[in-house]
Amino acid sequence: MTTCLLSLGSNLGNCIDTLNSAINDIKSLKGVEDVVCASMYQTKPVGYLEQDDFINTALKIKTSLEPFILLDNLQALEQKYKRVRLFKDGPRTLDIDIIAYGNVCQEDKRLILPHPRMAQRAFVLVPLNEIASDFVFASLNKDVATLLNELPQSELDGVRKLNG
Ligand code: PH2
Ligand code: MG
Ligand code: MG
Repeated sequence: MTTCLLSLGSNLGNCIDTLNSAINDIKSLKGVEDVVCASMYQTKPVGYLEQDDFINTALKIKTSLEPFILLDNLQALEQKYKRVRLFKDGPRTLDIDIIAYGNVCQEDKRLILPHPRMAQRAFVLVPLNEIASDFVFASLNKDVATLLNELPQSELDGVRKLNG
């Protein structure tokens, strides 16, 4: 079993319901165990700004699925919740990104590990820090808490924890 970090986001429709439902789907995937969930956060859009705030959360899982098989499963889930045509970095019903898969480093077109932009993204690191602060990204020789500490305050300002 390999420890794997996932980032989940939604900014279309009932985001919290979608994320909770997707988390249950992930828990019931064959080959996925020990799912630990972070809180939900309301986050300002990063990149394409003309869209609604996102709800983001993060998961730590243990999996026996190989990286591409895990990706296939997660992308199938994204399709299950997709209700409108999406466009690049525009609104999305459900986005699930693999942030890290153990200490695997790869640059495949379909799946770069660890995620190439996670170290700049408060909406990824803040939820992850709740559940995996000491997870070390081997390629950077830094853990989640350290990367979060290195983010400028302006990035953190866009991320607000939801109650409950
Ligand atoms: N996802 C993106 C682009 N921008 N911004 C926030 N706050 N949260 C996201 O999940 C997000 C984003 C593309 O995957
Ligand atoms: Mg994404
Ligand atoms: Mg994605």
